Amino acid sequence: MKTLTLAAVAALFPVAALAHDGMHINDAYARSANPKTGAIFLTLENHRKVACSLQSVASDAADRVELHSHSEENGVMRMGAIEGGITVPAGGTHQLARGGDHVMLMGLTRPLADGDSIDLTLDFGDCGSETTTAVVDNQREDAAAEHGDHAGH
Ligand SMILES: [Cu+2]
Repeated sequence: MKTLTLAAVAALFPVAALAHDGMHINDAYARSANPKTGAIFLTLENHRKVACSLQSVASDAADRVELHSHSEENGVMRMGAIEGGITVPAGGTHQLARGGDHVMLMGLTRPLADGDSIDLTLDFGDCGSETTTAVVDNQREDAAAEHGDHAGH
């Protein structure tokens, strides 16, 4: 996704590109490799004329919901909380994907099985908040799957 131009992204999502103004949250899904934690992946699409920053996410599915990123240091993948939110430029997109940024659910209030839905409220600060629903799909294939399963987490 990083190598795609904005024009290429618009071509991939022609319907969304024509839809209403504001922040679009597309294709949210969740994975949960154990009864205590899960991770949510989605695409943020900013149709506003200003940059918007995802500050935090709330959900009743977990005691704590954090924004995390993965980064590689000396060949080792590390995961940690994102400081200062995730900024999406005006007219831009940002993908939360396995091996990269994700929403982390810590201390699940119920075990998550395939097909369960998780209600999320995303706080974009001055840009307001948006709600979406992520569906649990542990079978979903992903290009970066080898880094994002949270097995030791
Ligand atoms: Cu995480």
